[in-house]
Amino acid sequence: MALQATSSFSVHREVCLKECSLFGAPLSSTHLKVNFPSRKEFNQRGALKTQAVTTATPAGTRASTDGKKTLRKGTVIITGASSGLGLATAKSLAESGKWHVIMACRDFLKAERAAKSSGMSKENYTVMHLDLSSFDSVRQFVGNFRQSGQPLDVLVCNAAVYLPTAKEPTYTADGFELSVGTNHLGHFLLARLLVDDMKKSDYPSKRLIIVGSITGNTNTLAGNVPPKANLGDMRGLAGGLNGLNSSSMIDGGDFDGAKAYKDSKVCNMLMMQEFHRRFHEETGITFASLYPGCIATTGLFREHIPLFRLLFPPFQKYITKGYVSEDESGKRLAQVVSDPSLTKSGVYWSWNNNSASFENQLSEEASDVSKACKVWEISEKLVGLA
Ligand code: LMG
Ligand code: NDP
Ligand code: PMR
Repeated sequence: MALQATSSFSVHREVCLKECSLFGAPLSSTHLKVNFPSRKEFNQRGALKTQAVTTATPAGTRASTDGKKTLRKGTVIITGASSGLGLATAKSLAESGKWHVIMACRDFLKAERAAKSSGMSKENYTVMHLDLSSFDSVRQFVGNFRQSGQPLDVLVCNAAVYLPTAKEPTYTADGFELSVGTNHLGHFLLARLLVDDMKKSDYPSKRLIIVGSITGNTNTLAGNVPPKANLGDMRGLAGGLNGLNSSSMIDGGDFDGAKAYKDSKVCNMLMMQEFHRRFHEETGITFASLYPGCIATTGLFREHIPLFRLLFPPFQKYITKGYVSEDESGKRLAQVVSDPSLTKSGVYWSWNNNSASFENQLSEEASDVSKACKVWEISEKLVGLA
């Protein structure tokens, strides 16, 4: 097992070294160490579950009273489950009876109310506090989750902010531009930490899902509406996105809230693929991203001008036909969490109008291996993991 992991690592390290050296970026080797649970973590959680071949019940299952083996209830963490896509997904999974949903939200009361009013029953969910715009909060969340003693089977990185009308950048608690800091860096730290917990789960289909978007993909019409996503040479990201001695934008340009959001979605999609390359073989975890459709009515557009919020839903419904309801989008994401046929790793899922899923093509930038590697390396430094 350990040998297998080491060899898959060294293969990826070679690829990454080659790719990253294209940028002349200094390659840190620390990621070679941190992917294994530390002794401290190991002791905190108790012994790792061993999956002996001789056990009567296969991993992740339990025998029911009639002797049939059923899958145990899975535990899924969904960030930003207090509204929109996250809430609809939480509801869909909770209603299936197969999942306990951890709603990881920055506004505890709002999340509790949302869960109640959408009819979720208490035994199917837990609200836990998580503010992705603070690394301290992310680390605290991970600590709290570990203390709860639950296994982690699926993580859904869903939360996001979109600030299309902001004239000036705003910042996270750690001083990074808010959209990329929350949507990408907060999730990057969360996922990097929790992947260790997922490794320990005995659930048969473990998944790490990161919500992407069509608007970050310039191989589509929607991705060509200005301002377009573009990470450039990432000088702003490397400089810390602080707006002081570096730009607040990844590419080093002037602040543009809509572009910052789209850039953050490119990072999300690159991160999913980089996770796949670094961890899939070793852990068996499925890494996936998706475009759930245009959910034109969610809180994502709360900062947009009222005229936009009025016209956007009918525009998407009747003109682009890209519109999807919150309910339907929740079912789509729930499928990526739980459907036995969607286990392929490294994939970006989309749906056609009949709600049939298909593996979609990412833009050139959003599938660029060297950019993915560089985003990973820089992000590790920014979140304090390297
Ligand atoms: C920017 O403006 C803002 O400046 C920025 O702050 C931020 O908000 C950003 O993306 C968010 O947008 C975008 C601006 C650019 O778009 C608009 O302002 C249009 C608003 C649209 C809102 C919907 C209302 C539409 C009304 C239509 C009628 C609706 C009727 C239904 C009922 C309501 C009645 C109105 O817009 C432009 O600059 C216009 C040009 C956009 C062209 C984009 C297409 C480019 C295509 C290029 C093709 C390239 C080929 C790609 C290959 C594809 C291969 C498949
Ligand atoms: P919503 O605004 O309804 O949901 C976003 C969620 O993220 C909210 O629960 C919000 O919490 C939470 N959130 C924001 N900031 C933080 C933070 N700092 N810490 C923790 N949680 C936070 O938007 P959507 O449901 O539309 O968006 C969900 C995902 O779907 C996003 O990743 C978005 O990029 C993606 N997406 C959306 C599309 C659409 O058309 N709507 C299309 C393609 C992708 P709170 O309730 O407290 O504000
Ligand atoms: Mg777009 C052709 C199809 C299409 C689709 C599927 C979307 C999705 N959009 C399309 C086309 C267009 N949009 C066209 C032709 C225009 C110019 C009129 C247009 C405009 C537009 C604006 C101003 N669209 C937008 C905005 C936003 O502010 C939204 C955005 O970029 O948020 C980042 C948006 C979106 N369009 C979409 C989707 C899914 C979004 C928002 C959600 C997201 O990416 O998360």
